[in-house]
Amino acid sequence: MKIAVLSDIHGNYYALKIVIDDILRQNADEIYSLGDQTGLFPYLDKALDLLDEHNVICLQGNFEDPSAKHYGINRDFSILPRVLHIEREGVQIMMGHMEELVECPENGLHLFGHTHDSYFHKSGSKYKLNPGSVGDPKGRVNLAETRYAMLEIYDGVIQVSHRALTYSTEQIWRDFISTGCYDVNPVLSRLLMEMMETGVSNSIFGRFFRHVKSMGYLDEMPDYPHEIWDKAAESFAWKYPNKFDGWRQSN
Ligand SMILES: [Mn+2]
Repeated sequence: MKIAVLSDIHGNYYALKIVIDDILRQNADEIYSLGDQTGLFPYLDKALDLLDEHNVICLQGNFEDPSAKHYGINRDFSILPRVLHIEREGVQIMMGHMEELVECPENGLHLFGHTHDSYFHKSGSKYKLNPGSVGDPKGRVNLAETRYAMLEIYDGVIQVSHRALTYSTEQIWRDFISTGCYDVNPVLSRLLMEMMETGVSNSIFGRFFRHVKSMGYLDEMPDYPHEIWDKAAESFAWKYPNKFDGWRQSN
């Protein structure tokens, strides 16, 4: 049987859409998402609807922690399982968002995400698979690239193919403007643009957070008042130009 394994979508509907299309072409029997479905892109609601529509079984990631804030989304993420144990074609499969959440049985298959890094290897008698990230994969070659894994299990034999697909980011930035996301927080929007267009992955948020801390402001990132976001953005070492203004004019 064929099982599609996704993780760390982070609200990237644009990437998820082409992943789902790819999965449909390959006739997967089941689809799992290993957590962090939510995130910061426009149309998070559409991404979550798409997962529902295709009966994707979703785990709870750290972004779905009950204390996390999801503006404008009326869903209870605390009902999602944190870990799941299934058996398919004689193989015990354990899954959780982070590697340390579950102990995998001997000869079993351990599925996890969180690091955005894709790999598959055997460790002792256990197989470990991280499908990488749909929304923001680490080490991407093409900057607008999405990744997931297709797992095939027949008679206890496991085969994995890592899938990498590319897409255009233009619509994302246009939607930041048309949905009002850019106006709500232009600095956060710009951080996401730099993350996507340079492939630095989520490390840019840590860099920005440390920058704000160095300015003497110690609260958690989502709680910065507007003036802190703006002040930090002025002195932040940006590595990608702010193209939103250009998109805004041509919108
Ligand atoms: Mn995570």
